[in-house]
Amino acid sequence: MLGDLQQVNVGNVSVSGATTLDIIVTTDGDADAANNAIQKTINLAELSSLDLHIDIFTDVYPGETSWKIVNESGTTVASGGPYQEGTDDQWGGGGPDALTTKSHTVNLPSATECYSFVLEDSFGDGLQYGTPPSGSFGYTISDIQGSMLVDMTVAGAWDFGNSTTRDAALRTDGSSTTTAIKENAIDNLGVYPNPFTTIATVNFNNNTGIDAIIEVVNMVGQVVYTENVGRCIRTAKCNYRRYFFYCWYLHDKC
Ligand SMILES: [Ca+2]
Repeated sequence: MLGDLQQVNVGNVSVSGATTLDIIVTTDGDADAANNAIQKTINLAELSSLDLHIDIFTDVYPGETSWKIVNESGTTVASGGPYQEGTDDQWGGGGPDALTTKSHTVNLPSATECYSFVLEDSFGDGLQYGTPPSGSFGYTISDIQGSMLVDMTVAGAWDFGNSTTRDAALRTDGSSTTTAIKENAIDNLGVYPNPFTTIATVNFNNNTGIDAIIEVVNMVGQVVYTENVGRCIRTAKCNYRRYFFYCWYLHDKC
């Protein structure tokens, strides 16, 4: 009968990539067989490493903006904002977080999981005021190697109301635990003198956007010196005495 609805459990369908599903309904006494089939393409969410880099592009009212990453069970695993309000007007306009890029590093749980990204606005008018430096409001999600996973930026006003959700924004497979620094993210690495007897100086540029750590390991594998050299310092020097035989390791902290 026209208008009847019935929910049908078709079980689980395994997909390993973009998959087209054909759904066909057959009934006794069907008067029109032409409308019995629909087709739907299912895409896999982007596979991500566990470490993410998130950029939020704010408007004039950053105190209204917040975000969260939600797993399949609806549990929030990471969140950010609201950002600092300004004093330009009675609604908290302006201030240091207005019309800028707020960057975050997120470490997801080590699990096979699918995540959605929720962007929220407490005033209910989205992101639409002022002119952002990049020309767009919204957000991007990249993995720590710099590969773009999600680009949800909108040129000009983006009035999404109270919230906008990107379902299945990304997934993890439980093994993508790499925190490797992307190629050439640290460059101009130099140690001098080499070998040294009393003091060595390490120079490098940290382009990773995340904290880096220097470790000095002696010939029996003991870490004899550790220094967090941060993410903002582009050139750092590290001095260490006494160890003639050594190895230097430079890796990210997150
Ligand atoms: Ca707003």
